[in-house]
Amino acid sequence: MELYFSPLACSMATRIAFYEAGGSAAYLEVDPKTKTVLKDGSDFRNVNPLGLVPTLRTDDGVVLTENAAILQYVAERLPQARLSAADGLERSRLQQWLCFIGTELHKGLFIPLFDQKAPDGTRAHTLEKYESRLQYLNDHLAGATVGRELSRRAAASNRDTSYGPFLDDLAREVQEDRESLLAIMRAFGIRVDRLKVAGGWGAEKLGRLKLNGRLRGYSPLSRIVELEALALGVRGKLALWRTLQTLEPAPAQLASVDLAQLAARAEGQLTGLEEQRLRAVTEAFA
Ligand SMILES: N[C@@H](CCC(=O)N[C@@H](CS)C(=O)NCC(=O)O)C(=O)O
Repeated sequence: MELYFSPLACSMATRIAFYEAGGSAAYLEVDPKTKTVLKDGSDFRNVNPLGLVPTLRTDDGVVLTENAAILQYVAERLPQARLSAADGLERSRLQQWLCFIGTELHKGLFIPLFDQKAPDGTRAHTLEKYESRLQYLNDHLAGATVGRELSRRAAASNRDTSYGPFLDDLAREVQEDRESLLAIMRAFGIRVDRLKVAGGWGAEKLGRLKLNGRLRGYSPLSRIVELEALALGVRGKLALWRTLQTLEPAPAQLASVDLAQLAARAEGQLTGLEEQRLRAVTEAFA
């Protein structure tokens, strides 16, 4: 398989899917301005007349375009990675999100918003028209609030155990990451939706009721559940940093944000959480 891509463009999603699934393809870089395939100097428009990445050439030589179609093709080719639900409502939900990202966010919002040659007034008009879509970032912030509460609680519950130092560091980092997210939202002029943030905080409090069916009790199983929940949150955070890294051209608002460092830190947090989780599992079931 051959994947035509441009660095930091939306074709990164397919590269991530390949890496995640442990699959491989020949990655052929396309210069987005000249539409030249760097490897051999050929005209990319001979492959995809629209000149858009991602474009995939299958092992049978069939050319497939459009993020939503290519991502699902990769998921189907590598089923063991379980990137997608096989069928049913979950599969429709995946298509819902792929379409939302491709149309409402990518084409509707980001392209006009970051188009350097767009006429005056385009940015303000686009922001006004698509404000509701930006609630997406607010949802992530709500998730970050849950993460902050959860990491603080896990650190407090484990203060006198060997898990304490790791969880203390994690709680501090999660708080700093949340501040980074807030700074990004401020730079884009996005309002922080108080209600959703409060909802995120409340969700964490309610979550306590579910852990082991009692409110304040703490057991080795609570620790495992918390570590797993924290890993889920960090994964969502990592996805957000990576999404922002793919914006092209990179928005001026992100100029002072070190997204690579934030992503690397999230990866480190995931590694640490997995180490602690395995340790907690061994202890709980010893
Ligand atoms: N509808 C296409 C859009 C793909 C797209 O817009 N790709 C951008 C990179 S993020 C591109 O190739 N732009 C080059 C251009 O517009 O000439 C999809 O979802 O795959």
